[in-house]
Amino acid sequence: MEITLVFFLKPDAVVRRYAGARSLRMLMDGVSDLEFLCFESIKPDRDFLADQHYAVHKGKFFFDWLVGYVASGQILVSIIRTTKEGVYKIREVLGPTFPEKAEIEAPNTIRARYGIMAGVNIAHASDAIETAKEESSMWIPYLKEKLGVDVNEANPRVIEDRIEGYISTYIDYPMVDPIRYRELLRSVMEDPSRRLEVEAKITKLLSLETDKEFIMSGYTGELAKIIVESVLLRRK
Ligand code: 3AN
Repeated sequence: MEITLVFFLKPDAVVRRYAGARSLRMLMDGVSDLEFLCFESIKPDRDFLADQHYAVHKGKFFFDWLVGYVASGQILVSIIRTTKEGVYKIREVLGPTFPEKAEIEAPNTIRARYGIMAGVNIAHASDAIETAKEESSMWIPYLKEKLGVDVNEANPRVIEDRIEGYISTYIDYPMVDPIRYRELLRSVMEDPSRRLEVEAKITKLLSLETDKEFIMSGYTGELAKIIVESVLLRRK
């Protein structure tokens, strides 16, 4: 156990309750040698994402969209201690970056099964030993400053129990098959004039798999726009 890495459920996984819970289940069942040093809900600051976590992507065409997406809502962050092999095993269980590609290339992965499409891919995990070190050194002080959480004082057994509690709270929620989202998104890629109609339909699908709080606050509508934007970015 020598590496600490960053894993988080992105806003789409927090809203889509079952998808988030199942993703955590697949991670915990699919990789041995994981020690969870925190499991925290946070709405990350845009500046932190832009200047630190996603700084490597600055200048890419999806950068502003990406920062806006991850900063738009709550995410659930874990710092995980594992072995070098564990870093790669987590990425294997997570799957390729784009869910629609993962569906074909690696169908039994988290992103293939639960991710939506394009950049809306349910979870983040540090992708190599070096990135794991870099990302941990950004997130550990950030979580301390923002939430007062000190990973050095963590009791992994207690944190694992909290994650199990989260999973059992949401594992019986309904899930909309991601294929429904992907079909709608393909239709808007073919015909961008359908944008408003597709946003409305996606808002409806999200509302079927989430809690009232996200519907009443209007966040399902906001997330639907972000999801549609993600596939239209490719056309610009
Ligand atoms: P990964 O998350 O698999 O490590 P990265 O590091 O290449 O992938 O990209 C970071 C994030 O940026 C992805 N998780 C995804 O949300 C977003 N992203 C990457 N490429 C694109 C793209 N072409 N269009 C939209 N979003 C993208």
